[in-house]
Amino acid sequence: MLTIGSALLLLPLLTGARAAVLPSGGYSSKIEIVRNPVYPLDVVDKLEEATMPKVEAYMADKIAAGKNNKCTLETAAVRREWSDLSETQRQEYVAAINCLTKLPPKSDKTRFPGALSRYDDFVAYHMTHAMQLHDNMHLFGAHKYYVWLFEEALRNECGYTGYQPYMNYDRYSKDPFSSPLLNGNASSLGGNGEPDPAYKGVLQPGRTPNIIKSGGGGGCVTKGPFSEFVADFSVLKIPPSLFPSSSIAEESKSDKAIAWSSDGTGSNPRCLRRDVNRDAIMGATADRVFSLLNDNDNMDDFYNQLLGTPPPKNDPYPWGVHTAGHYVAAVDPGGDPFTSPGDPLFYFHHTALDRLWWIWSMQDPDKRLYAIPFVNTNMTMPMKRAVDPHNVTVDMEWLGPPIKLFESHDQLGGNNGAFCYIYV
Ligand SMILES: *[C@@H]1O[C@H](CO)[C@@H](O)[C@H](O)[C@H]1NC(C)=O
Ligand SMILES: *[C@@H]1O[C@H](CO)[C@@H](O)[C@H](O)[C@H]1NC(C)=O
Ligand SMILES: *[C@@H]1O[C@H](CO)[C@@H](O)[C@H](O)[C@H]1NC(C)=O
Ligand SMILES: [Cu+2]
Repeated sequence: MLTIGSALLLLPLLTGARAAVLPSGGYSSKIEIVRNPVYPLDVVDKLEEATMPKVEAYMADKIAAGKNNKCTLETAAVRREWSDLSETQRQEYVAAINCLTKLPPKSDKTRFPGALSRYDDFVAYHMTHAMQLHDNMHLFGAHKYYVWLFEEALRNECGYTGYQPYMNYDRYSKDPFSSPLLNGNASSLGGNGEPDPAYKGVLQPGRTPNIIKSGGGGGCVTKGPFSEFVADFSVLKIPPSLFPSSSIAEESKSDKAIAWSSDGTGSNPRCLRRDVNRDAIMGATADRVFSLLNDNDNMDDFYNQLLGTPPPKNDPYPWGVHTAGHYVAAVDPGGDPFTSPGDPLFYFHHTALDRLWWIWSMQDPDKRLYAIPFVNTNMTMPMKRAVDPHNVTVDMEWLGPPIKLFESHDQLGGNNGAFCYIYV
């Protein structure tokens, strides 16, 4: 799947972006670094760069031990930040998403009559496994595998030649509305939702403030990619009656018009709704992310800070990076913990978390790469405490074959070498 040299072929010179190729000698001579000059490196990008020698050392040891499963830094795919891609590359990504929404589903039609496409197959999985996916064993590894399978589908079934992009939240924290991510032009992920006064925001019980207030959107996306999808996109949805603890403060009028299928697995055609929300993104600025990466020596602390547990005090945006990233623009389905992958932004967020987990792990791979959180703080998602992680399997059912949990930890050689990628 990841062909030799693919990383190097990936990035022809980008119009309007300067190619900063770092001094030769190591990783940097093998993988082309292309950055959008609008966005100077932030503290997290700099930490990522400073981590590359550690990644090289980690790979050298693995290769020496014969455990790299043919993955090398020369052959590794490169996942990039959305704004670092050229407009053409961004449009290619959007086209691949559109393609997935047109391909027939592989999930069980009797179980998910509302899953109308390959895109929906992924929503159907997340929807039915949200609790497991967010327990302490799986938040990192299972999402790594899930995103990778999605990327594989884009590439193998829709001819996409790039890799799954991530979002650097900080780039969008000042002015998300006119950003390359959400400005609604053809090379964005589509625009904001129309103003919907009934949409109040997302409740954050136990935090101060206790709501991520509406940023003024909340209604249907009407501009750019994904504004047209009504019948064949993200149709799965958990009806409010089955999701009583809904974190959406108030369902909007448009929801009331929906004839809910009884359990959310039926077809529930509706528009994609968003609220591009600066207050949410502010919870994941570079300084906060840097603190997450830099101030936590052990996995429990890293995990807790990522999830914002316990809630940070004296912080106007006390959401934790995980929650902040989910609500960059989420309303429906992005704001629903079950069907959130119904908005393609989901993949940008969980890829970003995958990147952060990797940077954190690579500071001390011996201690951190296979660390599993066993936290004491109360969580909304169920926690597993007593299971030996060596014995845990990640089963993606209709999305891909089961793999061992720890195979899903290593992106440079894990899953028998199928995982072989880095972040730039
Ligand atoms: C789309 O937005 C990007 C980022 O703001 C900009 O560089 C580009 O010129 C826009 N493209 C079009 C066709 O408007
Ligand atoms: C966890 O929740 C239980 C009951 O819901 C409560 O009694 C306990 O104090 C909580 N612990 C922490 C650390 O918040
Ligand atoms: C894990 O699996 C090994 C063998 O595969 C077994 O000996 C051990 O008891 C298992 N541990 C748990 C907690 O199930
Ligand atoms: Cu998540």
